[in-house]
Amino acid sequence: MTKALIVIDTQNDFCPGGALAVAGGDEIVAGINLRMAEAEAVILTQDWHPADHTSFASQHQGRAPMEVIEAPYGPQVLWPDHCVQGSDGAAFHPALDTTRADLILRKGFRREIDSYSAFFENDKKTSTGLEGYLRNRGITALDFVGLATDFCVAWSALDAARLGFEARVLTELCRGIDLDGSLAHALDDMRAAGVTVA
Ligand code: VGL
Ligand code: ZN
Repeated sequence: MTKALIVIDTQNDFCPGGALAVAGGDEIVAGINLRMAEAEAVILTQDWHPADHTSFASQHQGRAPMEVIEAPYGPQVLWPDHCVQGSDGAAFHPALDTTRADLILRKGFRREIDSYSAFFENDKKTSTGLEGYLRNRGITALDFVGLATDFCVAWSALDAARLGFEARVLTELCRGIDLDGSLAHALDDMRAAGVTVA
């Protein structure tokens, strides 16, 4: 059994001072570096949006960040502009040791659809290609760390479990946004889906 460490969206915009800062987002970086050093396989994901991405409140007249709209693929939280392709905010946290990464997977690059999960865009159908990559490498077990617990980490872990991977979330190396109880909700959903919440 080969196991991979999947480091979700540990980028400047999700850390204090960033456009969509997650409280304590920077506190997990040193611990993630230690984990990466020991891991059999390491995959980093990077939220990577065009400047006019549909998930940005700025693209919707009269809407404010954190409001929810109905998108063609389901409810969509409107976010502040974040992780714009090539920007400083989209870069990995400067202390994250990216040298250990076997693969850097970018997601959310299509203007018209958001992509929280590392496996599927938010329509839950359009593949990012990660499943095929993992299967071709014989990777069957996944440990998730990174940002944010209740969005990209949870959606990735839920998809992993649904696809039949052994999925575990290391919560000490994650931090959450917690929008209207979304953190507790995500932890419940993950446990119910058979994800190990450690
Ligand atoms: C994320 C909101 C918007 C995340 C990404 O990485 O959890 N959250 N884009
Ligand atoms: Zn995003």
